[in-house]
Amino acid sequence: MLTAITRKISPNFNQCQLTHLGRQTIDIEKAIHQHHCYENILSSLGVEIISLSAEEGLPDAVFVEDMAVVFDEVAVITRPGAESRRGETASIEKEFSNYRKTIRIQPPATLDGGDVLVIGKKVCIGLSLRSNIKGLQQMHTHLTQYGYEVKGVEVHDCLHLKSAVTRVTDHMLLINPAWIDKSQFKEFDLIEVDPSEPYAANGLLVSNQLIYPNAYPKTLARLQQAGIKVITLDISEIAKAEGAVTCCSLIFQTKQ
Ligand code: CIR
Repeated sequence: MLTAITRKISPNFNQCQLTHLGRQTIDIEKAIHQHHCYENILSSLGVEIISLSAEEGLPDAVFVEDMAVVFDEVAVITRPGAESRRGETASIEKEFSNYRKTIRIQPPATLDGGDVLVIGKKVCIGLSLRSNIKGLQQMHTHLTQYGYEVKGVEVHDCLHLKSAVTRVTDHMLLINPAWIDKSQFKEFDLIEVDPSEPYAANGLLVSNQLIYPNAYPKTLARLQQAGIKVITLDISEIAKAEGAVTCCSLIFQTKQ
């Protein structure tokens, strides 16, 4: 079965890191409600939720995706690029030690889970402001023994690789070609975001259903036209913290 680790929104969410967006006040109550709806959608898809409590001193801790990358064989605990987020890994590592062998990314490497796109045995690592070459090299060292092919991908003008490209079916990627060179993904079918919706490339595929923000109607129409089953939700407050749908959970396979 599938299990997801999530974490409740910090009361200090308004002090989140921001890189490409200007600060807008986040309505905490509304953000908590949106996050709850997100967890409910995952539950409705049969995912068991391990919901960690909020971390008052860690404003960005709801974005658990950045803290680990989980494979069947191992959970890699990251070393986030933003120093303010490094305290978030300890509780995630503790949780994963119940399910997997864990390995840590070591300094001077940095890696955010949002920069790691896994497509079968292919692992793409975004070289962004948050994840560096050393992070890529350590992922390569840890994963080739399990038969994964690890490759670095340049991204620009966005926070993470998965801001620019995510998987929407087993063989199809949703991509913003303004932020990433699409020729790096030649072997996949690609759907491009509508150019007026640059933030629209982040969707979360769970059991053949795509969890997707309702803020991008033009790209949504493209997805539906391609026959993709989409469940939409409002994450407007979470988006003010530069968060999207993949970043609010760590989903992995557990035995029944
Ligand atoms: C940050 O800047 O780290 C947070 N405010 C947003 C992190 C979003 N994470 C993700 O897309 N994987």
